[in-house]
Amino acid sequence: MVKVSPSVMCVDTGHIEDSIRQLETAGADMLHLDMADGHFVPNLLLGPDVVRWLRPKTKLPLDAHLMVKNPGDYIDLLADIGVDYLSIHAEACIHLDRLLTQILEKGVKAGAALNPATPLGAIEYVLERLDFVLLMAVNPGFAGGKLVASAIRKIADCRKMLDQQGCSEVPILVDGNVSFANIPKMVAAGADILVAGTSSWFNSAAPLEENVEKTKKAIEEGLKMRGGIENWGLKIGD
Ligand code: S6P
Ligand code: MG
Repeated sequence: MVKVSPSVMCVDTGHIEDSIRQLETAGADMLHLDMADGHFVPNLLLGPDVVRWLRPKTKLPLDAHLMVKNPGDYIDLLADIGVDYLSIHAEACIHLDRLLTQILEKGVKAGAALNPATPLGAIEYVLERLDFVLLMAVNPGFAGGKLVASAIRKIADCRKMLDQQGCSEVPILVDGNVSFANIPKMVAAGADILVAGTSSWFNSAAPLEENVEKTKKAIEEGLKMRGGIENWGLKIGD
């Protein structure tokens, strides 16, 4: 089963509560919360007060993606607010193992997030600490980014690494330009959770219901293509 985590930074900010109800009705599996401090990425996004406001308004799991320079400063705060999934960027952590352990000790699902250019080796020795991996398929900080050329290859390589290391159950969350055209390849390569943004659920060309249906079809297409990805002959630029 492939899950969908719609991105709250893409909702109509004037009507957040109504938008959340619509996402629940549409079948969201969780809510993706992008939090940025203007240092790790050149943008300011959702702060802890918004998450605190949102927590009692939905039963959906909250999937917080920390794009900040000092993620360790916010782990306890966000865990106490009640997020369910918390991903921190490996690039921002001097002591990644320590911070992942801190997340786990707070009873929150721990994820390591990787920018497109960061090698998978950055998480090779923290696999024991991971409940999920977040792979950025665009350079982070903004909605509406374009898929980086190596993104599909990286998902496939990550799935292979997890399977080979006995971590088949660790899901890969893919974030950025998860479009109707890209979803089949992402899912076929091994994506388990998809962040839905302006490329799919919030595509302004059609209403939410239609976008949700198109997303489901694209996921089914990807699931049919799963397995045998090694025979795709993925190379640079695919
Ligand atoms: C921003 C953030 C993402 C965006 C998502 C939006 O970097 O981490 O979660 O919300 O990329 O989706 P889209 O379809 O506009 O790229
Ligand atoms: Mg994100």
